[in-house]
Amino acid sequence: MKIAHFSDLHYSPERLDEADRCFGFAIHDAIMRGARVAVVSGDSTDHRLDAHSPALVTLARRIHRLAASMPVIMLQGTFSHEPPGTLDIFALIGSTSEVFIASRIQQVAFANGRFLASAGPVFTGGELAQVLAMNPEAVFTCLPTVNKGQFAVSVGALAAATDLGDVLAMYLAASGQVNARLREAGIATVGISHGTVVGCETEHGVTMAGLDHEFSLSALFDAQCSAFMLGHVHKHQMWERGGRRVAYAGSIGRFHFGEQGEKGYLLWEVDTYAAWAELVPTPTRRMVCIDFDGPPDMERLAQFAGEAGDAFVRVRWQVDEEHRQSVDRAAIEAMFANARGVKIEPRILPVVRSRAQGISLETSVDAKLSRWCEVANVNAASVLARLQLLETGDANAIADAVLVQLDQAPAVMLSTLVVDASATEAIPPDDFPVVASPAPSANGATGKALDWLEGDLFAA
Ligand SMILES: [Mn+2]
Repeated sequence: MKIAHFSDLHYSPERLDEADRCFGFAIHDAIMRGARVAVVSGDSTDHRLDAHSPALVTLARRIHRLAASMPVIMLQGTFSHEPPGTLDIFALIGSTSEVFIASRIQQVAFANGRFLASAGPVFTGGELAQVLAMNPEAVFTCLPTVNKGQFAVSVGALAAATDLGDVLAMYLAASGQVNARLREAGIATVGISHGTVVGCETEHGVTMAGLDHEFSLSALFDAQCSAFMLGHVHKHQMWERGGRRVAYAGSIGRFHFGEQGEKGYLLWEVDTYAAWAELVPTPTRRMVCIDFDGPPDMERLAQFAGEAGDAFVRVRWQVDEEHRQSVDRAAIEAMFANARGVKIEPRILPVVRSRAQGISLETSVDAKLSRWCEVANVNAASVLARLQLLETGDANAIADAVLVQLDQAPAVMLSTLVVDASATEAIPPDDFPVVASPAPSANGATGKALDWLEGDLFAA
């Protein structure tokens, strides 16, 4: 049985051109190649669309056209792309064939050109007997994007107090028992889901690994479907076990700069025990990324511009703030005037001026302070002596000593206050940038001598 698997169409005003050129091509191709059923595995739209939006109307027209040739299953994708309920309207635009909307966890038999859905998450014994009697061409196990609450409701007791991933795995295993019986009866089994497989690769070549991923590969294979059709990750990839296959179709078009790999739709051949899939490339736009570590090399850019043709081009460079004017942005834009689009992304590196150069390279506080003294032109010995005192002396004792000395020598310079005699001798009092003492005030000597406590010692 041939099944056309489209995914991540992302219809929206911003992406309409790309999405529709590619989806239009894919639909035409699938019809020409005689696909029996079409599957759209989520993210048909990119975000909430108004009813009068040309993007929604164009998508509806495409689905209607598809349903004129074959039955269609549309699966609920990521809620932010496809707010729940978005797909309901597509159930009304079937044509010669039906458009079935899979927005809850369920199994669906395809028999006599019609879809027959399970009441619960899997076919019950009674339902299964009915299904087998109808000798369906295929049975689909649908696992749309789920939120934990909804999932708990739909699978009931299974869900309570269990991790979503575990519950999904339990559901897949439960559906596996039903699928095994269907297979014994010679029926093709297909899984459809929208989510992340642990360890898969994004379209930017990054391996997905973390805690928020929906299912493991072995959990998917536990569903015992000949084919498992996935959406969500935009890069096409496929896994095989004993002839059964799990695959992402990838997005229908190229929506971002830097996406790796080919885009297309999957034309599956599914039978009772195994499945095969061929990626049929879509006519995606060309996107070229040109990155410079430093300022752009205009000669090389000119060369790229000559070869860019009708591609979408992104140019990135980085330049110090001081030299940002040296890059002629307008000239670069002019170079790519013939490209379909050009996106210019300079990165301006801020100039960081250090207030005390070299200070961060020193490892000890003593050395840092010495370095500061050097830079700030301050006699280091007296300051270091104070540092030592702070490190070794008791705070109260230091303070008392200061006050005693202030009383004894009201106008004396700071450097003589608490440093021992030998150190004091070596330091001329005016080496330390003490705030100049004002003329004696009415407060007397003590008040005047305390001025230094209020001033900003480091203002110099
Ligand atoms: Mn998507």
